[in-house]
Amino acid sequence: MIGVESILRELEAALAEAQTPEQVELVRVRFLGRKGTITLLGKETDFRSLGPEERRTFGSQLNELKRQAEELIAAALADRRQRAQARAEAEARAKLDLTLPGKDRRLGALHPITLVQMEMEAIFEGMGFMVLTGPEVETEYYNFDALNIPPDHPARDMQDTFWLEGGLILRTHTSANQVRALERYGAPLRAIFPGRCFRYEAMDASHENTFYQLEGLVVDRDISVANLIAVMKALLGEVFQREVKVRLRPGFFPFVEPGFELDQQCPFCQGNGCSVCKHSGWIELIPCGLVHPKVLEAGGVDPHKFSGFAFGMGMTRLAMLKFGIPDIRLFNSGDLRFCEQFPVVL
Ligand code: FA5
Repeated sequence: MIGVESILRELEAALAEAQTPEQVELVRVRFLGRKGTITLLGKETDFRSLGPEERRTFGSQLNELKRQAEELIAAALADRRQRAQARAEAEARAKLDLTLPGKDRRLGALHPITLVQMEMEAIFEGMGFMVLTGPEVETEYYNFDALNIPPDHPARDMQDTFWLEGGLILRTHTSANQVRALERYGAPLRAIFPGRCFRYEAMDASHENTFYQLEGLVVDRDISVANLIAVMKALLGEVFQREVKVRLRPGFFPFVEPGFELDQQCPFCQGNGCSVCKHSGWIELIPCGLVHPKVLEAGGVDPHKFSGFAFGMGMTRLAMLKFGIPDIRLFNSGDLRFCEQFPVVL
């Protein structure tokens, strides 16, 4: 009664032509939509003109036709969707050329002084030190007078100073933090003070007018030179990752008594003599000493109850040693290629 086969063939032909999911949808509407061929078959047939047997046959044929049509359309739709996706992927692949060189994303780099400072801070924090900072523009008092360097003292000439207006100076050393910290925290105290210092100096490969020091100050009961040496050896062992031989020579600084120059056995030649240590086998590394009683007093600490040690290492020079940097002027050159060479190990 219904030309099931011919309708299905017609549907198959239409689906074969439909290349995209959207076109399949148009075919579905054409056959199964509200005014679709198959839908209209049901609507436009005059059932009253059919006998009961014919009605049943017609009904089941129509249902079967719809079922098969839906199946064909669903299969075609799934197939076109899959093809569309494959096409999109192929297009993306064609656009993505894996042989092209990658984009060079510039990562920032840390300045070698920053790297050394971070390392130092971690080492000292491990030994229970606070990390403190103080002003770069300093008063004469904290930079000199409080450190037992009165105005007419010859030691004042040791550090050529940049003078600012109003009796202020650019600090010549991080020792300027010592009395500030004692005033603020009292004793006992364990602190380091990394920071920038300034001296009116002629520049050469090992002298800058702007450089970094790292000051250390320990004040407690019964502090002796033995404590100083132990801390210095622990520090250098961590920095150079092996046991380091050190020696103390007498050194003069008005704010320590006794004062020393701590030398490290040359890490480049193991003390045999090379150009770095000028064939002496030793590198002058850390000026240090026991805190002068007058400094403790200036900080409000009783020198009869407390003693201490202090050291002021040149962090810029340490970075030169650690990274084998031959000329101090590179640090402030502002040349990014310089900074980018140093590995960031955080
Ligand atoms: C001082 O500045 C003392 N305040 C150190 C100190 C602290 C002694 C605590 C005792 C107790 P000195 O002037 O030697 O000392 O400088 C210390 C270090 O700073 C030097 O060993 C050197 O590594 C570094 N330094 C000094 N001047 C310069 C410079 N012009 N360029 C680069 N580094 C410098």
